[in-house]
Amino acid sequence: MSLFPSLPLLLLIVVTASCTETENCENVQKTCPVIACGSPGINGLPGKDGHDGAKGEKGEPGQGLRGFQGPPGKVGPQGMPGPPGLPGQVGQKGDPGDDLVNSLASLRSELDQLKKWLIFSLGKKVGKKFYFTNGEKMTFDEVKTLCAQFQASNFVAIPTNAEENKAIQDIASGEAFLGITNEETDGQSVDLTGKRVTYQNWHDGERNNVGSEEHCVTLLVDGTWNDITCSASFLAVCEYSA
Ligand code: FUC
Ligand code: CA
Repeated sequence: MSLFPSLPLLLLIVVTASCTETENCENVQKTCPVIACGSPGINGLPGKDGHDGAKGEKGEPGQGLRGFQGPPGKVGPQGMPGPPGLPGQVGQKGDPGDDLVNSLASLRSELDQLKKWLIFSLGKKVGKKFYFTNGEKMTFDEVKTLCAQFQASNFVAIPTNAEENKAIQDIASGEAFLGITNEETDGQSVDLTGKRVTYQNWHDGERNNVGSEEHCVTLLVDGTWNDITCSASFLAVCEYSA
C-alpha cells in the first residue's frame, strides 16, 4: 500500500481539520461547497491612493515674533506734471540794465546817421532846421497831412529869413507850397502855428487874392511868393527842427 493517502481521503482530512467546532462547521457546510470551506486567505496588497480632498479652511495666524521691517522699496516711476500755478504778483519796476543803455546809445547813433542820410538825399539843413521834399505835387491839405506824419515838430516849410527861403528854393524843383496862409478877414499872413509872419518875399503885384480865393502861399521858382488857392497842387516841402 502507498504511503500517500488518496485524493478523496486528503480532502476529507482537510474538511475535518477546518471544522474544529461543530457549530462553525455546520455553518460552513450550509454556505460553502465542501472544497471552499478552507482557511481564510491572507490580506491583499493596499489599494491605490484616493483623489485629493477639498481645500481646508485658512488656519489661525501663528504665534511667532514679528520680523524686522524690510528696507524701502525701489523708487516708483515719475508722476504726470501738475497743472500750472496761479500767476504771481507784478514785481517792482527794475532799473534799466546795461543792455538797455547800450541799445539806446546804439539807436541814437543810428538815428543820427539816418538824419544825415535824409538831409543828404532829400533835404537841406539851415541852422537848426532842415527841409525835405518827396518831389510830389498835391493840395495844401495833403501836404499838411504828409508833413504831420513825421513828427510833431514837422510843418510845411516856413521860411523866416532869406537864408531859409533860399534853402527851400534849392531843394524844390518847381513851385512849392509854404506853411503860410492868408486870413480871409484882414488878409494878414500867418504861419501854421497861427503866428503872424515877419519875413515876407512877395513877387511884384502879389498878394493879389484873385477871386478872393487865394488863401495859400507858394514859393515861385525865382524865390518870390504868390498867394494862390489851397485846392491847387504844388510841391510838398516839409520842415524838421533838428
Ligand atoms: C497871377 C497870380 C495868381 C495866379 C495867376 C495865374 O494872377 O496872382 O495867383 O497864379 O497869376
Ligand atoms: Ca496871387
